[in-house]
Amino acid sequence: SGASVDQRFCFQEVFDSFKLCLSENKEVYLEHYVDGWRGLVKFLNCLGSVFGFIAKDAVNKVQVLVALMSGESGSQYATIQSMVKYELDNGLVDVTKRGSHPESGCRTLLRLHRALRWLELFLERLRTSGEDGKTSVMCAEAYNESLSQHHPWVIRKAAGVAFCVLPGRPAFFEVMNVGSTEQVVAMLGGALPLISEVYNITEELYAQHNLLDLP
Ligand code: 1PX
Repeated sequence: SGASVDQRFCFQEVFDSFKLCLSENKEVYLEHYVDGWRGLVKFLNCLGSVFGFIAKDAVNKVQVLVALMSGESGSQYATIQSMVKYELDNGLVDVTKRGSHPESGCRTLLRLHRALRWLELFLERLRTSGEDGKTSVMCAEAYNESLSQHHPWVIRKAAGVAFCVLPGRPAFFEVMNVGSTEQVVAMLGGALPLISEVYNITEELYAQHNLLDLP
């Protein structure tokens, strides 16, 4: 049916969104950043309900950003750079502990930004893995090297359980819906430098403004 066709995920969409993210002067468009995350959530939903709690959190974060982008001050949320400037200039960020601005764009995006590092590490492993590579191991290693440092024990535990039921590499590539294994590997080779560039630009911006530990 039409509905099931719409649901069909294609990883190319995610790649395209992250490609559109970068402006000529290396600013990051929030709209495309959020679109990239929407695509990733679609993919996660194809993997089954065990990943529901992860998808739900990502969707919440996306919704917070969409509300800001479409709100009164929406024009200030065109890029990550303009968002940071606007929120800091106007005292809209809780810097040391959560207070009157528990859902600032800056702190919300930081959570997705940290998860983007996980994605980068995971996709790089996926790209270079052999036919019998275990996605669950690749996923857990990438997580332990990145996002896990920001999560309490109970989340790390739940994530560990979810990783165990990830499909194997062939089924995983199937869900990515890009084509043959060679095509997936080639696509990842093209996508990773872009994802990494978006990550690095954001990381540097947040470091400059001392925003890397926002509560
Ligand atoms: C072709 C490969 C594509 C794979 C796509 C998978 C997309 C994964 C999307 C993961 C998004 C995770 C966002 C997590 C943000 C976060 O860290 N939130 C925590 C902190 O938020 P707070 O507002 O409380 O400060 C929050 O506590 C998180 C709860 C949910 C658990 C997060 C576990 C993350 C595991 C990441 C790996 C996903 C595994 C996907 C398997 C492919």
